[in-house]
Amino acid sequence: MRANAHPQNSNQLPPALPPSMFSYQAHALDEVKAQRLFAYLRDTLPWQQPSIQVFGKWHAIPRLQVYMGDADSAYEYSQQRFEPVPWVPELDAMRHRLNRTLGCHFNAVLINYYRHGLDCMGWHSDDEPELGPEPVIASLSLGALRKFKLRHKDSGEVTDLALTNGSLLLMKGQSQRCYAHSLPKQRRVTQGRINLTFRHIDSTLL
Ligand SMILES: O=C(O)CCC(=O)C(=O)O
Ligand SMILES: [Mn+2]
Repeated sequence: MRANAHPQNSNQLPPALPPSMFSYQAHALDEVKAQRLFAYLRDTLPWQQPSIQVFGKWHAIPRLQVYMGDADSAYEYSQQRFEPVPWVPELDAMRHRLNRTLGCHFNAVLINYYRHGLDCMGWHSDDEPELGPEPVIASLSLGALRKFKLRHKDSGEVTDLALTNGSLLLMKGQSQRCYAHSLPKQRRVTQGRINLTFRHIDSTLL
């Protein structure tokens, strides 16, 4: 796999991705601010590496993560319950800004830190019941350029995006029902990347 996939530098997504489900802002944060936020989060957040069960065996996830949100935004996946840590002011301000500009109700953010190209995330959809039937997910990328894959569940067609430092990918509507996504290993990538997925969690649906 090429480490230097084409950076997704324009707001125009590949035509295979329907605008009713995906939109993209290449420069939601300017590059200097994004790099500064990356270093701040990397150096200050209480990173964890939980284990999850896959086909009956326990594995430490191949990345670090922090789940942050309002007190009532507990989240479950892979049969584990994640209680949120309280907001840090920078990210609380950011979710309020996103809520205002997008008309969303984000109350939590899952933060993943890929320390280098061997950290990754397997194929999945963000379709846990507590996200509701048509979740809006705002995915902000900071740091190293990484390839993000989307696979249409019916046709099997795979679309690659190379998510740039400071970019914001929105997934909405039927996106999680129709597509799976993943962040593959890229062994030649040596720099770290942090991804923030802002979500609205309705814990009463747990
Ligand atoms: O790192 C990414 O871009 C994707 C993260 C993701 O899919 C998730 O947190 O559910
Ligand atoms: Mn996801």
